[in-house]
Amino acid sequence: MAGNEPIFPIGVRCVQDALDRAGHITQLIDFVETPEMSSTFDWLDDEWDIIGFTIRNIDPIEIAAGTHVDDYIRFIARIREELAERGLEPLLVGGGPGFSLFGDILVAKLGLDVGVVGPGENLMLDIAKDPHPYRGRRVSLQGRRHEGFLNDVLHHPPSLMDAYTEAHGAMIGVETRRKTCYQGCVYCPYAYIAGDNAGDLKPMSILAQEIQGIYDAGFRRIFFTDGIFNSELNYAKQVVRLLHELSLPDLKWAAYFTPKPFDDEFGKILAGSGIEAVVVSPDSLDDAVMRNLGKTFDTRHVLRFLERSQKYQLPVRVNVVFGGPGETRKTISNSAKFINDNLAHNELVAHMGYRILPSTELSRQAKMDAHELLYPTYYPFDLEMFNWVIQDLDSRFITPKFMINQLAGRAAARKMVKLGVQDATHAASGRTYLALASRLEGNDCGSKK
Ligand code: B12
Ligand code: SF4
Repeated sequence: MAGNEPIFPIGVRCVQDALDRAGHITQLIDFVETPEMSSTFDWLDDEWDIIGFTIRNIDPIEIAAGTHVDDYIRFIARIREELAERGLEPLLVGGGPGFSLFGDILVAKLGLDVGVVGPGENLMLDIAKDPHPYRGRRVSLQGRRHEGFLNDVLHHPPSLMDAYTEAHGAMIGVETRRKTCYQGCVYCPYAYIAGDNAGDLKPMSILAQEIQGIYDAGFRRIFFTDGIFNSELNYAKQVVRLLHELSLPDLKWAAYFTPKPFDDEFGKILAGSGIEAVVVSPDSLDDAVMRNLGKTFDTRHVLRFLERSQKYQLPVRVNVVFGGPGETRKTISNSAKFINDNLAHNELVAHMGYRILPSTELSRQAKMDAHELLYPTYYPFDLEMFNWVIQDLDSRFITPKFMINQLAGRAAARKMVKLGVQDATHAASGRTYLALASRLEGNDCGSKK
């Protein structure tokens, strides 16, 4: 993905670890570790019972950046051809966070036997034990809670870790919890992806061994993969205290945080813990839009969070996505004023447009199902927004990179298909917004005019 560092494949490693512990023979093929294996298919000769594909991202969510779906379709079609030439018929299984959003559709489009939505360990164990009942099922099944999350220390193979420590900013994801987020942001599919995960919190002793293991392998940057790291403040404090206790020189870490709950004690222990960025996502800094987005905090909480961060000298990143439900000329200038008054130039990460994902409140508002959303489809917003943001933000935020992104976003948005979907929150004002969809092959959104 242009502009993105590859992400260490912790999801599929969890699945592989569970299979290995149950005595299966597995091989993880990672195209960062062995790029040549994406075009040479000798690894198919081994007559595998099952081949699983992990799909992390469906698209980059950036309005200018297209989709990966067509690449996945092409790649897996090629794998099926190669298998047919060899007269082999392993069971083909799909999984991963991006995959989970469109499970049934991707099973059909990719020609897989079965898909797994959410946590993959237990279902993959069932499938591996007896693959036959799953052949040709052509559905996605819901993954289940995996108890091993609480007991098994996840250590990754050295060769895989080497591939990522050497080439890609040496960042690795670490899971601390399997818990659905308690907030209900209207664009967020996390609860759906995570499934029924029983709220498991990884014990500190296990977490300590995992962190020590990846540190010894040479990683110096960790991203805790929780939807919100501090949604349960006491547990988050335990994790930060653990980092202090481990006292690993030069270890940096980041995570997604919420401005509330966030108290003084937390600010204090975060300081000196190696925190690289306290990332918060108010997404708008206008209270009405924040409410429409389903945020359970408002600008006062963000302000208090920023004051605390300043007090303890914590590096912050504030994510804003312009173009949410109810966004107008006025709400953009409110957000811009908050940003201009309170953020330094390197503290803002701004994006344009909400990619509507299935099983979210936005998809229900827009009355679009997963078929219509497979290719990037954005919540209705006024294209003038690109200009308003540039007009309203202080010049310190208008970096060359920001300008390039804005121009690319505007150009991409203009080329997209326009859908006659009303912004429900503005129906009363009589203002009609336009939804945007890409024109890529197989997208039938255009028919909804
Ligand atoms: C943490 C995170 C990040 C971190 C990652 C840090 C790191 N080094 O790991 C950062 C901030 C860097 C990041 C970046 C991005 N992310 Co992100 N990220 C997440 C998040 C919150 C958690 C992912 C995770 O690691 N979970 C923990 C692991 C263990 O779980 P898992 O991968 O889901 O694996 C389980 C199952 O999926 C399944 N499984 C996995 N593989 C397989 C394979 C088989 C065969 C089977 C059966 C099962 C299976 O079993 C696993 C164990 O239970 C998810 C949202 C979510 N709640 O899932 C978004 C998410 C994956 N990200 C997403 C996106 C889009 C991005 C970005 C493109 C954003 C951007 N524009 O920059 C970039 C892309 C980066 C890249 N190069 O790929 C989207 C993907 C959806 C989509 N539209 O495609 C998600 C779903 C969030 C969303 N907005 O909806 N991300
Ligand atoms: S706070 Fe984050 S993880 Fe929770 S619903 Fe909102 S966007 Fe999703």
